[in-house]
Amino acid sequence: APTPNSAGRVAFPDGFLWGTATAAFQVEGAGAEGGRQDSIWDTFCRVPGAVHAGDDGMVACDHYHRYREDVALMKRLDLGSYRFSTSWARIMPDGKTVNREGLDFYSRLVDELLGADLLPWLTLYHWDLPQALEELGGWPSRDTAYRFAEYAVAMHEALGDRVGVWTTLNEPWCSAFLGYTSGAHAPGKKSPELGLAAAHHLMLGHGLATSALRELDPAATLGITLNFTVSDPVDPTDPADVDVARRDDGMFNRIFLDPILRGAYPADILDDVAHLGFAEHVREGDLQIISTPIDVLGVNYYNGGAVSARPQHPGGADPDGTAGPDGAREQADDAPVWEVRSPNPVPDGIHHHSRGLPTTDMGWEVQPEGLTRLLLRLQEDYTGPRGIQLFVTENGAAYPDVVQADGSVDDQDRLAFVDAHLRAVKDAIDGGADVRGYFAWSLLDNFEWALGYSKRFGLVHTDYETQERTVKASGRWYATVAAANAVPARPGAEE
Ligand code: GBH
Repeated sequence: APTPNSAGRVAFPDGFLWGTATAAFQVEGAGAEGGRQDSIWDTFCRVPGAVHAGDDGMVACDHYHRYREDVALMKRLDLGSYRFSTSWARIMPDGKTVNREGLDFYSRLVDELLGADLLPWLTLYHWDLPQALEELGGWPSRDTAYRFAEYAVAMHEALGDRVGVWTTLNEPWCSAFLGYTSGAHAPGKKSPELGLAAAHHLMLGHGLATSALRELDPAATLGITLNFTVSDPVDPTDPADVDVARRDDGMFNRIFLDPILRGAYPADILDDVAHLGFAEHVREGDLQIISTPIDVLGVNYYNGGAVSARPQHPGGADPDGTAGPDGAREQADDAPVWEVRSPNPVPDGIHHHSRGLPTTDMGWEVQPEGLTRLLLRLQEDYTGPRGIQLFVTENGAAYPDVVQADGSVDDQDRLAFVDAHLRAVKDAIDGGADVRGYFAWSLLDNFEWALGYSKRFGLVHTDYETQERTVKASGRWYATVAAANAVPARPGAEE
């Protein structure tokens, strides 16, 4: 439906923060330099068939060596902030001993950002657990949460005076359920029980780190980034579909939102997972730690979904309900639906239906209005009453780049995607959501996890042979948005 923001020029509130995001393993490379040792992703990349074309993170975008050039690029794009993650395996290669050389890299990066007037927005964990800690049990083990808090403190001791915003985890849903339940991500485990144990210990690690950082630095800006879906029942009048949407929303969104922001796991979800031993991991006092107050909530949004208790009607756009999964192309046709779609520890009877919306190169439906609804819901039900600011910490799209003879990339599809989602953010702001910034995913084409280098999300093209960076049309357009603090009118629209 057209909204006031759907075509004309759209101005954002003063001070709105414009940035781009990356993650350490996806861009840094230098896998065996500076004392770094394996993370679970290095190990996973060596498993035959686990990652597209056997790609790995040893070189990636060589950001470890080219960070100065990349910061200069962000400066040229008029951006205000860089959201990056730090590699735990660089800082504590053996899982416990601090490696000075690792800290020094991030210290240089932060200084470079500050010199270019870019706010350093630091994420402590974007999926690259030191392999040494996986060998001690990984996230399903409670100890990992305590190790994570120690790592957070070591980072803060080194960078606390210079880093503006600290977020603990990126998308614990992925770490828990792609890593330990579907096995599509490192460490490749396939168990509903392990995924749930990991989910609780990720929450505990978030809480322990947040309370430790708060004690060290009461004025710090602290938070977490979660990935969200918007679950719509295919038939809102069918109680079975409504219940499936409740479960999908519960295991994707509320299982993390509620402990952090309301101090309790959702009762319906506790019921649903009771037979999987979830409650046994939750000890007295844990929820108090997990609900340590935060200042910002990072929102990663790519798409929502239509879910049903019934498989999609034959003749629908997606008859078997398996289109567009994370890494599905790699999976056998007869894999259970829950293994190839969003994994859920209680997968029974959750069917994702295609709505026939356009899809990106990931097969994900393009659904900007879902972002408006999501932000308004977060504001009303979770963050607003607690005075927590919302930031979109990731949003973006993979499309295959066509590199012209002159080296340019005219990615109108990616540009239109970001444009539509920024308009959706403004719709949410107009509706009362306290959204303070937006980070495009991603600055550069990079290592797209199980899909290796085959999917490109960058506003800047990466040539993996030469490491040459070329700003795409979407990147040039985004720079004008950041400079004007406004999205320009769509071509042909009224001003
Ligand atoms: C983010 O994860 C990551 O933080 C980032 O590192 C990554 O590069 C980026 O996104 C792009 O993938 O049910 O089949 O429609 C996003 C992970 C994406 C997981 C959407 C759930 C649902 C797909 N989420 N996905 S589907």
